[in-house]
Amino acid sequence: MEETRKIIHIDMDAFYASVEQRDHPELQGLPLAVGGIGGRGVVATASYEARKYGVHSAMSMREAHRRCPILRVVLPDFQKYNQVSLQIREIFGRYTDIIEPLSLDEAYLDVTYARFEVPSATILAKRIKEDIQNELNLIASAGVSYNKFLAKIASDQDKPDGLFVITPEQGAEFMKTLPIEKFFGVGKVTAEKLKSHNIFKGADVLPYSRWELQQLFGKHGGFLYDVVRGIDNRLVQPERERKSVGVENTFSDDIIGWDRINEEFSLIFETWWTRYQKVGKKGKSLTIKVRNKDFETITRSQTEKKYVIDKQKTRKIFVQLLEKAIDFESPIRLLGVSISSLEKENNPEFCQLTLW
Ligand code: DCP
Ligand code: MG
Repeated sequence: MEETRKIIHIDMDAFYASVEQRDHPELQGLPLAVGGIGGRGVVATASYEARKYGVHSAMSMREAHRRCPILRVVLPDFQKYNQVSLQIREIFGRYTDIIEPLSLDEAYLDVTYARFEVPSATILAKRIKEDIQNELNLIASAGVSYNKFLAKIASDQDKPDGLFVITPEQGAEFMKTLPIEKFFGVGKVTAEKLKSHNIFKGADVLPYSRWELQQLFGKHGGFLYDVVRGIDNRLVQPERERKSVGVENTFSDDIIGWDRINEEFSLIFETWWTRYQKVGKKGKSLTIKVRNKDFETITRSQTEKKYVIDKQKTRKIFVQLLEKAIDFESPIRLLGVSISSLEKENNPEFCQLTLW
């Protein structure tokens, strides 16, 4: 029998905001947003004090001030967050070589064979949290489970300062009550579609066969079939240098016409933009991918001279590429956007650019 794996997912609490509160003691305990100031400013993240007022990531700063008039605001310092991120990774490296960073503030660790004998992955997760707190004066939440999907869900269960464990015996049962919005990898588009089939939580997916889910959701269908049963065999992939950030969607029914395509494009673009910001690496090449009803795949790319940081400008470029790629009168079955030519982590410019 295959040995059960031990996976830990670590995610820092209110990452940018916690770093700023740590370095500016006068901001501790106060509602704080890190993000852009000015007309088009957006909240990158909010301290837990600010979240009580309903302030959260991706909200306009204007709205954040409306919800919380006493809100303090700090501009982001990406270079610092990148440095802290490397310090966190150094701590992970004391326990295992198999580390897969997902963004600046989160990573999967496979500790099945950790560096030294430890009684349990839970105790290891606790030690990692303690190291982060003692040495960096920051709080992390940890999820412990036997696969990536459940470990990531677990780290979000008990935030902030969480340590949540899902054992192999509990996995399938846990998934039954989990709302689909909490499924990692299920974006807004898929969530809406699931709801239109009266699927709101894990248990609602169980009656569907793998084949039915594949018909409805393309290649994600098979993944969905497995995860609602607590199964996810994806490996933790160490030191994978990210080459691109992309989001795409396969439609159950082909879509046609500018309005319909634009509507789907907007959903995909918003999901992609959030993911791009979270990855924390800027890129230069924008690509649009379209598959038509004959399964022909068309891509159109444009490479910018400078790193892409302006949301509206980026959106405009994608729309122009889309106009080049398709004739709006013919049906399409897949639409995707991505960015590549990402900056390297050792690039001195890395993370110094402001997103706003
Ligand atoms: N981030 C961003 N824009 C977003 C989402 C996140 O710039 N739309 C940045 C700021 C966050 C960091 O990425 O501090 C990590 O993202 P998380 O989703 O992990 O959010 P936090 O760590 O801030 O909060 P928590 O994990 O406690 O919910
Ligand atoms: Mg976080």
